Parts: sequence; C-alpha cells; structure tokens
Amino acid sequence: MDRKEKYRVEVCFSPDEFDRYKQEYASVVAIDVLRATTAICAAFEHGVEKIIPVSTVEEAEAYREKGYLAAAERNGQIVEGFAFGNSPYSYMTPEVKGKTVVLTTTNGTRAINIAAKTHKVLIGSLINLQAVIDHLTEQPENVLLLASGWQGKFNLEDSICAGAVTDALIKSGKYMSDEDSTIAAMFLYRKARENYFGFLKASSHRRRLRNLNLNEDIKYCLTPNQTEVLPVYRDGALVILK
Ligand code: 3SL
Repeated sequence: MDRKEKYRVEVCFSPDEFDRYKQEYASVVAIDVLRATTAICAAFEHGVEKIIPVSTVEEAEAYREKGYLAAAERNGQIVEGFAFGNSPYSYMTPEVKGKTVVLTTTNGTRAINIAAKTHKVLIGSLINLQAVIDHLTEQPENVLLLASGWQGKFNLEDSICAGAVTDALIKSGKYMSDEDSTIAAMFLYRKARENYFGFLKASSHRRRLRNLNLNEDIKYCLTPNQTEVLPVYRDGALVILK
C-alpha cells in the first residue's frame, strides 16, 4: 500500500494539546490506563449497561441527587459522599449489573469529554488493547490516540498504551504516522512491553497509587487483554460498541 493511501494514526500526549491535533481524525481513542478507562472497560465487562462521564464533581452530585448511581474520584481517592470512585474492582459487583453509572475522575473523564465535543470517541486501555487494535484494523480510519496524562502533563502509562496500539496498526500495513509524539510512544512501548509493571516502577502515578495502597488496582490495570469490550461514546454516554 502506498503511503498516501494509508490511514493516519497519531498520539497526543495530553488533553491540553488536543486542539493542536484534532482537525484530521475520524475518531479519538481516549486512554487513561491508571485507572479511568481501565475501570470503564472493567465495568462493561462486568455488566454495567451505560456510563455517563462527567467532568466535574458538581455534575456527578447533580446526577446523584436525581437518583443515579454516581462515582467520583479526585487525586486517586473516592470523593466524600460517593460510594465508589474508579477502582476497577468497584465495578465487579452485582449492584452495578445492568445499571447506568455516572462517573467523574481527575483526568480520564475530562479527556473523554474534551474529545467527544468534536469526535467519535472510543475507550482504550491495556485491558482491552487487542479489541482496540482489532477494531481499528478491521475498520481503518484516521485515528488519534489521546493520552489523558495527569493534570495536563505527560504520563508514561497512557503513552505506552498509545504506543502499543500505534505499533500494531503500523505493522498492519494500513496505517502511517508523521508525528514525533507517535514515534516516541512506540519507542516507550517497545522498551516497556516485556514488563509494564517493572518499567513503570518509578512513574509518578504508580507511586501516587502505591502510596494509597492501590497496588492490586495497578496490577489489574497493567495486565493486557482481559476483556474484548470496546466502549464508545454515543449521545452523551458510553456504551459497548456492537
Ligand atoms: O485521572 C484519572 O482519571 C484517574 O484515573 C486517576 S486515579 O487513578 O484514580 O488516581
């Protein structure tokens, strides 16, 4: 396939840079490995029907007051007054099966909502890595992988996951890339792929979560291909793409 005929895949390292990238893509894959997009995929895997991602705690409170099941996380911790945050394990209980959950998190739901204003949004994580790759290989389109980062800054885990998707799409022969961010993400992925847990040992978010005794969450989030679900944003909520 000639380079000019190929689809484009690129990586944006932070929602704060999204405006510089956004024009050319048919869809955006929002990624927040630790832990929002992992928790979202785990929730669908365990029977949640729909997730409404909101950017602020106030919005989540407003939904909760209307009787919705609402979850809120800030700085790695459950926000006071909410029954749960974004630990993937919170979504593995019968109480959430078949339900709509409203979710706000520090970075992940913000990235989703920024991208959803202008684009079709898919949800990516390491736990549904192959599902993302398979979908984009079978139905190729110009795609941007948006790392949620941490408060507007670069982070390693989302960049590695974006690099894993990019690496596979380029190997499929259907995709090309032009941006240095994409090359950097692929380099990081190739360095990390034998042992994500070890590679990320010193990373800021792993340290943050470890200090909150969330090591089990980290292990779950860094274990690839535990589910085939592929959530997509449709009419204000996330649902499983059929
Ligand atoms: O930033 C986010 O959206 C969260 O996933 C952060 S944390 O993993 O809960 O700390």
